[in-house]
Amino acid sequence: MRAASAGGRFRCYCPAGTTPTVIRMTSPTPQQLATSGSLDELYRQLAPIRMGAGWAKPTPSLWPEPKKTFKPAVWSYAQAKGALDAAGRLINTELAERRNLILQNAPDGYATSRTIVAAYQMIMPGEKARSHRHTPNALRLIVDAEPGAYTVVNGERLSMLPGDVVLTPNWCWHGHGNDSRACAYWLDVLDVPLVQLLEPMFFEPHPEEFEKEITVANSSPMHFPWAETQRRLAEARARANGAPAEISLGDPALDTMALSMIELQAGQQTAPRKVMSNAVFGVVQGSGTTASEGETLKWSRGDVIVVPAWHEHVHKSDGGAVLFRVTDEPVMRKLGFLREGAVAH
Ligand code: GTQ
Ligand code: FE2
Repeated sequence: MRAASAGGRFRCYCPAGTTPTVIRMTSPTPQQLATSGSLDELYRQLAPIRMGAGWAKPTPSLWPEPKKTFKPAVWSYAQAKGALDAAGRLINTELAERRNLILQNAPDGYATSRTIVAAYQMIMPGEKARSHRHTPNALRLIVDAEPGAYTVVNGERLSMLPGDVVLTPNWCWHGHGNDSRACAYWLDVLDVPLVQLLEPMFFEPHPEEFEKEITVANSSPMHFPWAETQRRLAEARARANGAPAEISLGDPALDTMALSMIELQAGQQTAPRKVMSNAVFGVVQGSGTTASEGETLKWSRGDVIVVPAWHEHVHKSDGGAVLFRVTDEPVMRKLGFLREGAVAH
C-alpha cells in the first residue's frame, strides 16, 4: 500500500475490485499546503498537523462577558447532617481519610464554583482523621461541635468551636480529632478546582499517620475564634451607619482566598453587587434569602450558598444573620481581573 495525494486527499491505491478508503492522513508537505486550492482543502490539510484556522472559529476563543457556566445555588445543612450521620454508621475515618460531602455545582460534576469547592465534614467522638498535606489551600468554618474537637495544623492543636474559622494553607500538615462526646460538623472550603486547573497538585500523607501535637495554641494566625469575630463585628456595627457590618479575617487569610464575616441585622440587606470573583457563603447564624439574577435562594444556619463570579446578588434577612464569605478575590486581583460591575437600581 502506498499513500499518495490526490487533489489534496490522501487515499490508498487499493487492489482492483475493492473500495478505496481514506487512510490515516499523513503530514502534508509545505508545497502541498502552499498550493492548497480551497479553504476546505486547506482545513483538511491542517487537521493532521494539529493546526486550526483561527478565523474559521469552530469554537470561539473570546467572548464579550463571562459565561454563566456555574449557577447560584444553596445547600441544606439539615440534609447534609442527615447524610453525614448515615455515613457515620457506614464508614469510618480509617477507610475514608475524610468523612466529607462535596457540594457539587459544576455542569460536569465536582466543583462548587470555578475555583472553589466546599464540603461538609463530620468526625465522631473519639475519632481521628489522619494528617496529610497538599498544595490546595483549605479552611474550615465550624458549624456544630463541643469542646474537645480540634485540628492539628503544623503541630499546633487548634480548638474547633461553632463559628470558629481554622486555616490550613498550602502544604501545611493537618489532621482532625474529636475528644468530645458529640459529633463535630464543619464546612471545608478549598481552592482545589483552581489547583486542578493550574496543575500544581501535590499531596502527601503524614509519615507517622497522626502528626504529633507540639503545642496547644491559645492564639494562632491559623485560628479565628468566634468570640473574637463577634467582638469585632460589634465594633464594625457601631461604625456602619445602619448598613450591614463586614469585617475581614486576615488580609487576605490565604494566597488564593479572602475571608470575611457579614452581619445582617433584622430587616437589613446588602447593597447589590456584581463582582468578578467567585463567592461561597456559609450561614453562621440566623436565616434569610439571597436573590441573584431572578432566583431567590432561602437559607438558614449551617447552609451554604454559592454566587458565581459576575452574578448580581443581594442578601436579605428579616430576623438577622451572620454570613461567612469566602472568595477568590486575591487571585482575581493579583491577575488584574477583579472588576466590579454596574448594578440595576
Ligand atoms: O479535612 O483535610 O473536604 O484534605 C477535602 C480535602 C477536607 C481535610 C476536604 C481535604 C480535607
Ligand atoms: Fe486536607
